Amino acid sequence: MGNSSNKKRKVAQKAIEYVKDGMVLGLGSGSTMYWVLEELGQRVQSGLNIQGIPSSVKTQKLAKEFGIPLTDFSHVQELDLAIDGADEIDPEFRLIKGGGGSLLREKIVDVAANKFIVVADDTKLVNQLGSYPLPIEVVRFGWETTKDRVESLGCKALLREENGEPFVTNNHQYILDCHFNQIEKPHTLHNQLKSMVGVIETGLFLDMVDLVIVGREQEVTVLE
Ligand code: ABF
Repeated sequence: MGNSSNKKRKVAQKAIEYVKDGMVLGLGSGSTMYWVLEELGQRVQSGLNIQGIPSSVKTQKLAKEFGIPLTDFSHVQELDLAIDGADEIDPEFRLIKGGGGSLLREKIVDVAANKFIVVADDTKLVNQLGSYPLPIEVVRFGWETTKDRVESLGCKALLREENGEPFVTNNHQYILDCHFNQIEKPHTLHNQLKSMVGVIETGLFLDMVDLVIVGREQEVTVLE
């Protein structure tokens, strides 16, 4: 196993300590979450009784493969715990998410949880958000005009592509990756973006995180 996968597995094992019998879990997306799902699957095979709501089609598939029972928001309104990855984490636990393109479902799931744990390796810790391009989900129709409005805030916004075609989210919409370089005021930026017609959701996850579990070279640390 590579060094990076090893870190992620250790983080996943730590995160699982917060999962208790009977919980309904929000299941995030991404490569660290892969290991969380794998660990959870093993615990389920050993008798742990949980249910999960996946935050992406990919996570849904993986959860099924690992034998994790799934539910949805027509059956549960509130989640006990959500576990999810991140692309950047600042000292105030503000996040950039959406590198995998699932930010909208992730936010719906993460915000519905009583407790939200972020799992990441130490490369995700930053002093200021913005080096990682901020993903925002936008409506396909007229995305070109939405992009112009978004760029008026001082970034270069690139339509995400996959195999030479526009990347399409699980919600059948597009992603703009917004290169701000430095985000001085995340709340202000989030509110400005959300007030623009055509913008569905931003990858800024603010005032949501309870705990960050960080994988380092030698150890796993829990930041509260
Ligand atoms: C998801 O996975 C995304 O919001 C984020 O882009 C990505 C980061 O996770 P990882 O580095 O674990 O693949 O949670």
